[in-house]
Amino acid sequence: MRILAHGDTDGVCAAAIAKSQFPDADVWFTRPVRLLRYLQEIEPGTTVMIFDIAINETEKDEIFARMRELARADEVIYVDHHPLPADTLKKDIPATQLAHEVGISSSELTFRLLIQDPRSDLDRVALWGAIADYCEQTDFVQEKLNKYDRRTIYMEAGLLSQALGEARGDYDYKRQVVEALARGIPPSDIPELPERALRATKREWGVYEYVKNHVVLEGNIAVIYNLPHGSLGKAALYAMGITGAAVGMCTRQENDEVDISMRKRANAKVDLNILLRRITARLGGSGGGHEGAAGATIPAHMLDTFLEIVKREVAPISRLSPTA
Ligand SMILES: [Mn+2]
Repeated sequence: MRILAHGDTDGVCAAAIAKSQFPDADVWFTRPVRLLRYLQEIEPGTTVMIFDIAINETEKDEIFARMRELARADEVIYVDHHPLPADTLKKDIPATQLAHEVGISSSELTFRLLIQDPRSDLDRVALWGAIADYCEQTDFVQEKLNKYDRRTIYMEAGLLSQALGEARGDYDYKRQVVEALARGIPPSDIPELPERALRATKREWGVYEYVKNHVVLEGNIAVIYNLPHGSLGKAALYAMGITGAAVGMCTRQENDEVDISMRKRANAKVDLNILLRRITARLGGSGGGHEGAAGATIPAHMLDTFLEIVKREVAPISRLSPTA
């Protein structure tokens, strides 16, 4: 049995809920651009569970063909909440068990698909994943928050997402966290986790100060160029918050590629997932995510072109008054 999960908090929580039901499953962390390769490495006859990994538009046909092959020999479970590629319906996904809904965290979808016992305390893990992905506006989350003290749930969610943000490529540690959550251990009781969370949080306030001093307005877009360290997504969010711009964006160049993270205000009339999927289809690289939070990797020399396109696509809305 093989679990393939996204390495963010929602992916980790979904993997933990699955691991509680299938303790023998091994857990691998991956992302949309690598999904096909991971599926190709799995022997047919293995149960495969995929959590929180979007279907990459350019490889859709190959991914589905491979899923179909694996589903002929054994179960293929697919749970996700990223928008499907254009012209794709849920029924096109050749999984034997499927949960897909935009706006609901993968953790909540996984809990509802795999956990039969309505009294299971694994609903806490679903809550932590949902909070980490800002997917709290569901009936499930609102109801389950009342089963516990929501302040305690939020504290645990904060510890978990901050610590996992810091752990980034440390997949052994993430596997330990999956294991612990699956056994019902709360984040505050997982070895090293509170310390990692505090370290990440102190660093994050450093990023906030950096954003205040370095943010540049390009039309309606607040940009941080080449963030030296820390989370691009958080910096994009802070850039937007500090300036009042409609969209926040943060970049980091590594060799001849630029990683880009973007966030938008709820009322900004742009779908970042569609925008980044379309731009990267033209410029090369890969990109996508959610309507309000998305990322891309593009060739470094395309950054100016990228920004010009984004500026033009973000519908002009009036900027809120800056706070500084
Ligand atoms: Mn997610």
